[in-house]
Amino acid sequence: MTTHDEHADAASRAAALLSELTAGEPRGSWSAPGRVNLIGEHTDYNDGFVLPFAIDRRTSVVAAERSDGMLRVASTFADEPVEVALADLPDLFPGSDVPEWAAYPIGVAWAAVAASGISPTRGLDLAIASDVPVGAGLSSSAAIEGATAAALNDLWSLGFDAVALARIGRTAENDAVGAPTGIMDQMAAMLGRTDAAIFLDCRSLDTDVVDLGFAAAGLDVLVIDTGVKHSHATGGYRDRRDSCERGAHALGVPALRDVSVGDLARAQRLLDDTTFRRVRHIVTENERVRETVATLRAEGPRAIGGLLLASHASMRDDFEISVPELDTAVEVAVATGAIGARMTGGGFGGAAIALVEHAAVERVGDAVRAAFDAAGYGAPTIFTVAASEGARRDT
Ligand code: GAF
Repeated sequence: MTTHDEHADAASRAAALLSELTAGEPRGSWSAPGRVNLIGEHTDYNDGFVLPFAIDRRTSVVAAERSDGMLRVASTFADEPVEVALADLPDLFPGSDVPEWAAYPIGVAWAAVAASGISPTRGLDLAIASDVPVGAGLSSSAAIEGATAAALNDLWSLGFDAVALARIGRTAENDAVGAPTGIMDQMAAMLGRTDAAIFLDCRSLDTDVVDLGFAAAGLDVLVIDTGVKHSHATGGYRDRRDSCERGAHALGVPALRDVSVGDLARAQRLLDDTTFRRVRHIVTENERVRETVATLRAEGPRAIGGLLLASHASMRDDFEISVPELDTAVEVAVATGAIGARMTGGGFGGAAIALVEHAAVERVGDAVRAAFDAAGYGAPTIFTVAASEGARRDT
């Protein structure tokens, strides 16, 4: 749309955008964070375990009411607002031709209407701005979904709890956007806690808050965004999900959550090599998540480096979702002193995380930048993140 102060936070930019859109009085401002997954990758849609934390980069939604029954969404990352009639919402997805970015917030409205059975009539303007980098594997999508879901929950008096709102976000992602993801990102965006990760059982959706203690231990989490863009609506992500479903079917279990490390020898006899390695990643990754939780609680964050590295190796070699830029980021970070490192998120691009001594942050970042330059890769974007609060109403 028009120019915005790029240095203002997401809430101010969303408020500025809303005032360009309408003279209507803002009814409030809501926000939700992106996430880093500390460990547990591709385990969510296998009914398994994950350990994400919400980060201190957020997406904000500022809303004003309209009287004409239209839902209009505008965003600082799109040229034009997108408008749909609320009366048309129930039949809008799947198969809508709204632009992909708008399918996130409008998809949340669609899923919220379906889940609640209400028929809102007044209309809304929603202005969206974000500090979560897009395509970096930090779930900018769940941040939009979480902020929109929190806003609609209040504006339409839906009375949903955080887990119900996470489910609405996932429905939007799966059925409106068309990305066959699990529920990890939406749960992290809704339930995140300062200085803590969320240990989530993706079958029961039971959660446990796990203190991270990074700052107290003098550690920072470095995000190394490779700049290699990925999309979960296409290609590799869907293919991995299909492999997991095939593996579970061949092994006669409802989901790979039901396969233990002790079952792997039998799995190797029954499955082709590729499917076996996909299964082995999921089975061992579930173990690593549980071990990471136990290790954090018993010994603290300095003891989890080996688990992070083993997770990365499993994604690189068995699940085959890493890319050379992510491998370089991990290898160089560890070679220059990181306690542990791994790619985070769905893979095929995006970001790696490194757990680094506060005093070594510059050194590790410089070494990764130099290695990318030497390899002829595009320059990475490197920044630290802190574990933060989930979705909330800000004003
Ligand atoms: C993406 C998906 F959205 C999540 O559901 C999860 O599967 C993740 O990739 C991989 O762990 O972020």
